[in-house]
Formats: sequence, C-alpha cells, structure tokens
Amino acid sequence: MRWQREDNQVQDLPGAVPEALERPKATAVPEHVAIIMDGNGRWAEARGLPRVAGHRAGMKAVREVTVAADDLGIRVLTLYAFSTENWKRPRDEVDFLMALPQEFLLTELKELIDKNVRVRLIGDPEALPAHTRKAVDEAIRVTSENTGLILNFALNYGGRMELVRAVRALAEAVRDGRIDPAAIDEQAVANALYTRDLPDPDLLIRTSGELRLSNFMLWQLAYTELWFSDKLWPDFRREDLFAAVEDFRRRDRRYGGLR
Ligand code: V0D
Repeated sequence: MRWQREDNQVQDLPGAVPEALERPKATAVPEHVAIIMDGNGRWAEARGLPRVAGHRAGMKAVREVTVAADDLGIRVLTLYAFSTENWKRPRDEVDFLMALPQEFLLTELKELIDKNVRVRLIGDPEALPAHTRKAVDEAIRVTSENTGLILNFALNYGGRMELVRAVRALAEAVRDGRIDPAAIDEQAVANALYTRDLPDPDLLIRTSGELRLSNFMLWQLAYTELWFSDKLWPDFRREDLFAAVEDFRRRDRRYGGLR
C-alpha cells in the first residue's frame, strides 16, 4: 500500500516512517486496481452500431484509464480483456477481439511507452491465435524495461482455470518430492498463480451495472473493495476512475479484524 497526502502528492515509502502516516487524515491510494470492462457491446447496440464498434471504443477507454491510473500513482492496473468463456461468442466477434492487441500496439502503445508503462499478461496465451500472441508478446517485449505502471491484461483468463493450474502444479511438486503437502499454505497457493509477483487488487471496478465477479481473480479478490458503475465501459472516463478511488479512500478496510 502507498499513501497519498491530502495535497495529492504521491510519495514512495522507503524504510523510514513516512510523513503521510503521521498526518491524521492521510489516506491510501490503491496499489492495484482491477477492472471488469463490461458494456462494450451494449454501448454499440444503443447507437445502432455493430457490437465490435463498442470493443474498439472500449480500447480508447483503456488508454485513457491507464493514463489516469498512472497519474494517480497506482502501480498495477489489471484489465479483464477476454475471459475463458468469451470463446462462446460469435466467431466474427471473437476474430475481431483477437485483432485488438495488434491494433492497440499500433495506436495506443506509443503514448504508454512514453509514460513508462509495462504491459503484462495473466491467462493462458497458448489458445490465442498466433497473430494475437505475436502482438501481445511484442507489447510485453517493447515495454519490458519500463519501470512505471504495470498494465496487466487478463487474456483468455478464468479464475477457476487459474486455480486448477495451481492445484495441478502443486500436485506435481508433491509427486516429485519438491514440496511436503503439509507445507502447502496460502503463500504456496498464491505462488502458483499468474499473479505470484503482484499484490492482490485493493479495488475492483465493474462497469455496466452488473453485480457479479464472472470468474475473475477468485483467489486474489478475497479482501478487495468492490465498486460498481452503471456506465458502459466505452463511456468510462478518467473522472470515473478518480471517483472510484476517492470512494475507496473513504472506506475503512479491516481485513476481518476490528483493528
Ligand atoms: C475489448 C474493452 C486492449 C474490453 C477493451 C483480445 C474488450 C478493448 C487489448 C490488449 C480488448 C490486450 C493485450 C495486449 C494489448 C492490448 C485487448 C482484447 C480485447 C482481447 F498486449 N483492449 N483489448 N484485448 N478490448
């Protein structure tokens, strides 16, 4: 967790007791924000456009919200771009979606590189078409030395699938004598997930008025604050992210204890 002073100056915490902690009204900025970007198809249909027009408009919102997250000092932004269930959509729509990483690379990534953003992925890239994987790999590669905001795309991601993979990896480790079953604790499970080196999300945003997790980051969201917006994702602006973070900063997180 990082702390933001009331004057909005974000500062890093070295070892010493930071000034912010001594200020009575200092409040936390979420370190990791995750977003379920829902409502792209509905946005297009409401305008008499094909659903895919909504996906393209949604990509513009990705760029704006990424810049806004960076401006706030958020460290990790995880975006649910394509779920393991999305393969059931019409073939044409899936094909269109699979072309978006390349389009993103060409149209949006330059600005993000200038902003020191690092692209990463959670999910199973194996099942993606070769051209999609190539574009994603390229986005990861050209930003791999960047040290700023981590823009983490969940692509062919499913929370249960992620847990199944983790269980399988741990079972294999037991079988091979690399781990004692009694040594399998929460940390061991967390280490077997895609997010092994990322903090859990502090804040989850879902747009479009739906109040479900839809198989997103099931393990990681255990203590996450949830924030729902009726706005459709292509209409989501930097001010909407600010509003969600403002709200988050007012909440009192107890993690099950009473403090
Ligand atoms: C559609 C709204 C960026 C939600 C945003 C393949 C759904 C636009 C990417 C992207 C999608 C992913 C990886 C990467 C670079 C860009 C993306 C998909 C869908 C599914 F390295 N937007 N975006 N990927 N949408």
